[in-house]
Amino acid sequence: MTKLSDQQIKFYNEKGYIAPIDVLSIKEANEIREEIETIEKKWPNALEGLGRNYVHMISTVFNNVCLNNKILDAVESIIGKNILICGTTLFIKNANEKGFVSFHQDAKYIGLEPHNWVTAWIAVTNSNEENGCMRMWPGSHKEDLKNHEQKFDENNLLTRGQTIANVPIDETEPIVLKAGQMSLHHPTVIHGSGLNRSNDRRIGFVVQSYIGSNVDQVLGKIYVQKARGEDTNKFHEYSNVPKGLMVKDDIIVWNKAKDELSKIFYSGATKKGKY
Ligand SMILES: O=C(O)CCC(=O)C(=O)O
Repeated sequence: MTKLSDQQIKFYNEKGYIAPIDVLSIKEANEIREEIETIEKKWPNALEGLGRNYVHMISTVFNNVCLNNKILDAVESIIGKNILICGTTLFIKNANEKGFVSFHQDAKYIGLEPHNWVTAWIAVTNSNEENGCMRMWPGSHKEDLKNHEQKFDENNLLTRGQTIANVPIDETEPIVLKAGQMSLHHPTVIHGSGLNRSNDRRIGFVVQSYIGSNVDQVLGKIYVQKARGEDTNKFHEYSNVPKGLMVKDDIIVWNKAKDELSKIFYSGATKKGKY
């Protein structure tokens, strides 16, 4: 077992995140990148917009990462032994593009209640200050949900460009990860990320999120997969384990799941963004 140590759990409880945690080898991280780049080549646009979500449903490579025991051991230390995978997202910042993530709290628009869930951000490439790694505002998870302005900026990688104003950058901490490491963050910690100023892509494969079996989706319908333990509440529909890469039957479920997810993302919004 590679559970978090008492010290790591204490850090998470105090700061709202913990990193870095070694979970994949460089070879495994590179396999994820190759899978992404294979999809981009063979099925251009498939991973764009809403397509960056639920990718574990159409690829055994992504699905196996979600079931990685080192990741699950760490996640179990935070949310307990009954763990479901309720979503995945690729956060890709290409070199020479202007992508950024405004400061926000994940719990604001996601509809997962109670907050017995945690997000695993798995570095497929190195992620550092030069290429726009995440920045966390330590301790901010202890406060209530903040007002978010919905800005819908073109280069914001968030659905609505949801933005918390006046976050003091010098109080935020960069989450520097090597390819194969991950961070875990709390549903209400305030975080964001800046531009990629490097010559290569910055890629995060994000399990968004691992939820305890006691967590419901109060805004709509999600498709889950069991990661560990028992589904004690059976709140959600299940997706199949993918049969390969972009297999027809899996794509049908993927499309259905993405449509439902979009309804959740834009619940109550006046318009839709590109994700
Ligand atoms: O990839 C990023 O820079 C931000 C991702 C994020 O906001 C999240 O995983 O909750």
